Amino acid sequence: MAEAFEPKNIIVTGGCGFIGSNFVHHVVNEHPGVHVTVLDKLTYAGNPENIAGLPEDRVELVVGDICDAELLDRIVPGHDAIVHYAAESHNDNSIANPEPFLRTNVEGTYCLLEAARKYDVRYHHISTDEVYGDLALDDPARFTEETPYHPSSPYSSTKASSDLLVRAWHRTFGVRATISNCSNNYGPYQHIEKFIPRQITNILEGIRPKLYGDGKNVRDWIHTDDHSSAVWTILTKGVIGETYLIGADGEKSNIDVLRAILERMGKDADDFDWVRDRPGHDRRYAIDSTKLRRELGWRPKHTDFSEGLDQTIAWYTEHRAWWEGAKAATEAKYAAQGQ
Ligand code: NAD
Ligand code: TDX
Repeated sequence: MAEAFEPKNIIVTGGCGFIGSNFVHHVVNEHPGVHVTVLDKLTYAGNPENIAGLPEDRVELVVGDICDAELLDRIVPGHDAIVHYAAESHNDNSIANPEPFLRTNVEGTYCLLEAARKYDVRYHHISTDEVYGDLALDDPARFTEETPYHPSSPYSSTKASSDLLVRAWHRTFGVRATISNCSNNYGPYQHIEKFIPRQITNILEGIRPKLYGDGKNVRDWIHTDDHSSAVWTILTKGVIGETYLIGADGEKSNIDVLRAILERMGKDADDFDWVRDRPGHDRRYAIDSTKLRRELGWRPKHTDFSEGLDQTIAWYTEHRAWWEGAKAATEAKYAAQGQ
């Protein structure tokens, strides 16, 4: 384990999105003495409500684009770390229009790496298990840090590209960087375009849930609180130049997840529609997080998926105002794609 790094003043990009805002809450609650500057463009996926109410002396929101090098010149000096969450994050959107993914995920990461190099700031890069492509349903293997990159979608190929930039900037320019690749997150504040919140809010609105393809695709679910604790662990204890996989042994097929939601929300197991499959749809993701657990001592706390799902259903039920405004447009977009 490396000597512990004790950041005092960090930039969190994408801190008004689903996972980034969870990390901001985590830092404010668990690490007194750390100030967070959130840099977020507030795209359709960013909502300042996600960090509303946090103490003003702990969290500052700067609304801006990670591709704006002049803005980075103004805000990066004086910070001791950048934790980079900002991204275009939805696979289906990347199939409909890849352009913003190239710009934010690749060019945006380049701009942040250049700023980290210029001002000698520690950099942690948030990535995804999707960079490794997919596994067959009957393959006993899981992804490890040694698995070759093999991305399938415009989204995952831009995330893979950004990871490669980080590795090059570390090796060539000595940027003090680490990378984490995490599996599918669930929990409150996730945009309703994503699988679990889409189905919960469909049921709440009287719309039938929609399942792609044959429903047998497997995702490896982790509660977003556990992702946040893992990122803090890597930021403070990780070895510079290393990659860590984050996962909580949560493999489940989409049809099993959907049926669990239907059951919990008082619906029949067949109260859903089969819809057109996603082009290039990855079959299965599975993370082996042994390195993170063994070398840095991290453990997930939310190991009961049913309990996490109950809490997530309760959150969307109690926070209609947070998602209602985006529902009609999100469903209209899917309907136009036959989904
Ligand atoms: P999200 O779409 O909910 O949030 C993205 C945030 O980034 C939003 O607040 C948005 O306004 C901001 N943003 C987008 N473009 C920007 C730009 N050019 N400049 C500044 N801010 C910008 O995403 P999420 O699901 O919270 O994912 C966060 C990160 O975690 C991403 O890097 C994603 O690849 C990664 N990740 C996500 C998952 C998952 O299951 N959702 C799993 C593994 C890794
Ligand atoms: O309505 C749906 N019906 C359906 O069957 C939707 C929205 C999805 N699905 C399927 C597709 C996937 O197999 O559910 C699974 C999960 O879909 P998403 O929520 O779109 O997630 P995924 O494509 O797996 O990617 C997510 O995890 C990895 C995040 O969106 C990425 O940002 C992260 O990198």
